[in-house]
Parts: sequence; structure tokens; C-alpha cells
Amino acid sequence: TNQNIVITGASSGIGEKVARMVAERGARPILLARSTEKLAEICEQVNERTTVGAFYYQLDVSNVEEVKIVFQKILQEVGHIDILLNNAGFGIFESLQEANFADIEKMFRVNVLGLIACTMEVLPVMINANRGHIINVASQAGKLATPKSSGYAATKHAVLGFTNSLRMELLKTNIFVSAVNPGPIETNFFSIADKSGNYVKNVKRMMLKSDYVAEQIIKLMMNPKRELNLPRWMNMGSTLYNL
Ligand code: NJP
Repeated sequence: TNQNIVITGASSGIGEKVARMVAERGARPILLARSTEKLAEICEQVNERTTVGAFYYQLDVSNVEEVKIVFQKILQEVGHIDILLNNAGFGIFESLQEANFADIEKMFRVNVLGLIACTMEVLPVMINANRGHIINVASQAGKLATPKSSGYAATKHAVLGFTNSLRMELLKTNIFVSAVNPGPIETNFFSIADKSGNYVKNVKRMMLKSDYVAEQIIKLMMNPKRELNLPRWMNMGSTLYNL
């Protein structure tokens, strides 16, 4: 309660679910994404149902200048940031032989550099307050070998490396740094990731519900962990499929 929770990629999927759920529990979600119409609609619904006063801002996390401007605006308008959920991201599932370099570059700009840019904006504020929690949405693709996802997996391994090192850098502070590594989840993710539909067809029965993943993330927000070994529940599902 009474917390300001900044959520990137809040216009759909996990980010949207977390935004709605934290508001139901009395925290204020600050929703960021490129699709302002969707954000406006979600915010309106949240503000009809709750008194938390949700905000939204248009942001393409791959635009570093925009990241700086938006975070400055957020701080001016809401004063402090308690939690940053770095959730914005996308994947394109294809073998390296099929892939375009430009697509892989874009994935790194959003999934890795965008996440680092947002983190760099909130970090001084959290250090100043000596409290806060940065939660990065990585993936099982950041831990295991996953099919047709060399480019995407590389971005999520980068997210985990960044997260683990930042956690060490901040161990003596009161700032928590976490990663969540879900398996496949029923969201819009696969409309871009799996254009052929073959991956989804194969893993459909094992897919996690976005509500479940959002609930796990909220548990983590309420009970941040210090230890370097991530609790088992953070490794949700499994993506060891050989397609
Ligand atoms: O997917 P989706 P998820 N700047 O497509 C936003 C990871 N993950 O909820 O900008 C700012 O419903 C986009 O907003 P918009 C995955 O890698 C997923 O599943 O308006 N925002 C939308 O709100 C990702 O990191 C699965 O288009 C940008 C959101 O990101 C996270 O979960 C498995 C943006 C994506 O919502 C959330 O994905 C896994 C940009 N440049 C990890 N580009 C899975 N679904 O199976 C995109 O292990 N967004």
C-alpha cells in the first residue's frame, strides 16, 4: 500500500495484469508503454475501481532520451519510486539462419539497453532514499537452452547477468534487485515471437496464465529476497522443448 510502482510494458500481458492487481491492493501503478490508447483505457478502469490514482506515460524504452524525460516527469509528479518492474520486452523466435541482424539489435535495444536505461534513472533516487526494489522480467530463455531463440535468449541471459551483478553491487544497501524467469505465458508475446504458430501449438498445454505470473511477481514485491540463490518459485515453468 501507498507505494509507487513503475511498470514498463504495462499496456498488455504481464505488465497490465500486475498494474491492475497492485492497484487492487492499494499501491499506485505508473504505467509505461508505447500504446497510449491502451494505457489510457487501463488507467481509466483502474481509477474507476480504486482510489490509488494510477498514472500513465508513453514511453519507448529503446529511446534513451525519452526514458530520461519520462522518469523525470514521473518523479516530478509522484515524488518517489518504490518499485521498478522492468517488464517491457519482446522476442522473435527463429533460428539464427532465418534471423535478421536488425531484429536481434532491436531486441537488445528494448530487452537489455531499455531495461538498463530505466534502471539507471531510478537507481540514484532509490540510493538517495536507501530503499527500493528493481524487478527484471528475464525468462527461462535466460537460463536454459531454448529452441529457435538464440537472439532472444542472448538478451535474457544479458538481463540475468545485469540483475545478478547489480544485486551484488547493492547488497549493502536497502535496495533489492530481483529477476523472474517464467516459462511460456499466455500473452500477446507470441503474436510477434511465433508468427507461424508452431511453437504455441507445441507448448500450449504447458503455458502459464498471466494472472498466475502476475501474482508471483506481486508476492515478490511484498516479500523481497536478499539471497543470491533465487527461490524455486521464481523459475516458473520450463521451456525445454525440442521443436
Ligand atoms: O508480452 P506482451 P508479455 N518500449 O506482448 C511492451 C517476458 N516473457 O506480457 O509498447 C516500451 O503482452 C508492450 O507495449 P507497447 C517478455 O520477454 C514473456 O508476455 O504498447 N514498451 C507490452 O506492454 C517481456 O519482457 C514470456 O507495444 C514496450 C509489453 O512490452 C515480458 O515477459 C515468457 C516496447 C509486452 O507485452 C512481458 O511480456 C518469458 C518498447 N520498445 C518472458 N516493446 C511469454 N509471454 O511467454 C514492447 O519467459 N513493449
